[in-house]
Amino acid sequence: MDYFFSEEQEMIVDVARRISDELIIPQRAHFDETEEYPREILSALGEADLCGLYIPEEYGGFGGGSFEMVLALEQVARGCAGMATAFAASALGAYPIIISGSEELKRKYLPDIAAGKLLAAFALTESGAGSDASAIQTTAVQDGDHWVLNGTKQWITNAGEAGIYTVITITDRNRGARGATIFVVEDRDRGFSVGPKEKKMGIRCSSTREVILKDCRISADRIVGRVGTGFITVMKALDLSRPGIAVLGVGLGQAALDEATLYAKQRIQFGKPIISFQAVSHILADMAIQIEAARALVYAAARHGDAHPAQASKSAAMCKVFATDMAMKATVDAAQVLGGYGFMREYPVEKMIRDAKILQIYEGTNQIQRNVIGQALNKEYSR
Ligand code: COS
Repeated sequence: MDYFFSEEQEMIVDVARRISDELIIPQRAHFDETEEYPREILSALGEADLCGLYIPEEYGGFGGGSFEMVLALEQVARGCAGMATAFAASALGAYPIIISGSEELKRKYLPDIAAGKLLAAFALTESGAGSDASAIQTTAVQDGDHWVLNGTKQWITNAGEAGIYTVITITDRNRGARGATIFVVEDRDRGFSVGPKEKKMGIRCSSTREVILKDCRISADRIVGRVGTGFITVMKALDLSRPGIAVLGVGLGQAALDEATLYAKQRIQFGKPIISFQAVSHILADMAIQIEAARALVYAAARHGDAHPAQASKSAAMCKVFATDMAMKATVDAAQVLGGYGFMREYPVEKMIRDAKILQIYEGTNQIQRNVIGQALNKEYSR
C-alpha cells in the first residue's frame, strides 16, 4: 500500500530494512539466547544516521518527528523486538529534553544522542508506581544550587547501557501531579548505580535493570523544564513515544506473517502446499488485514502527533492498543500455521510470541490506554 512517503522517508525505510535483513535477522537468535546487549546493532543504527531522526537539525538530528522514528522502528522490530526496544527506549529518554529541556541541556546531550554516541533511558516506573505513575516515591530535595535524589526506579530499559537518564522525582508531595520534577542523571554521577539485569520472557537482549539513586547530588541546571512540571512532560513524552511501541507490534506482526506465509507455501500435507487449504489461507488473510489496519492507524497517529502534539494522547493510545493486541494474536496465529515447528526454538516464531507480550504491558498497559481513550471521549462529548 502506498503511504505517500517523501524521498527522505523512503530512504529511512530502505536503510533500516537493510540493517534488519543483513545484521539483525542473522543474529537475533544469538542475542536472544545469550541475552547480550546489542551494542553493535545500535552502533550500526547510529552510523546509518538513524539515531537522530526525531532530533531537531540544530542539535545534529534529522529534524523529523515521531513518524520518521516509527518508520525506522518498524524495520528494526521486523528483525528483533528486543533490539527495537533498546532503540526506542533511547528516544523516550531523550523526548523530555526535546519537549521541555533548556537550550543548555539540548546542546549538551542531543548531538551525541543523534550521532549514536550516547544512549538515553527514561526512569519513571517504581515498584509501587506502574500504571499509577504519579505514585512515585523517588525524592529530590534542594540543597543550595544542587538537588539530592534518593529512590529506586524499576524495570528501566537501557539501564546500565545508557549514559544519561531522565529521572522523574517528587519535589513536593503536597502538590500531586504538580509536584514532580525531571532531572538528567548521568551514569558517572556519584550516588547513581544499577541493579542486576532482569531475566525476562522476551525482548531478552534489551537491558532491564533497577536504577538506584542514593544521595545523588545533581546541579539545578540539570532540571528538565521547571520544578513541578515533570508529570506533564512525562505524559507528553509518552504521547510521542507510544506510536513507536505500536509500530513494534506492526513490525513483529509482519515478521510473523512473513514466516507463516513462506512456511505455508513450502509445507506439503495431503499432497499439497498447506496454503492451498482454506483453513490455513484464511488465518494468513486475517493476519494480513489486521497488520495493514494497524500500520495505517500507527502511521496516521504518528503523523497526527507530530502535527498536533497537544492533542496526541487519544490517537497514541488507540494505535498502541490496536497494534500491540494485533501483534500478540498474529504471532500466536503464525505458530498455529507452523504447527509443531512454531513451538520449536529452532524457528523464529516462538521468540516472536515471547517478544509480543511485553508490548501490551510497557509504556502504559493496554488497559491504561483504554482509560486514556475513555477520558478523551468523555471530554469530547461534553463539549
Ligand atoms: N499531556 C499533557 N498533560 C497531561 C497529559 C498529557 N498527555 N495527560 C495528563 N496530563 C495532565 C493532566 O491534565 C493533569 O494535570 P492537572 O494536574 O493540571 O489537572 C495531570 O497531568 C495529571 O493527570 P491525571 O489526573 O489524568 O493523572 P493520573 O494520576 O490519573 O494518571 C494516567 C493518568 C493513568 C494516564 C498515567 O498515570 C499513565 O499514563 N500511566 C501509565 C504510565 C506508563 O505509561 N508507565 C510506563 C512507563 S514507561 S515503560
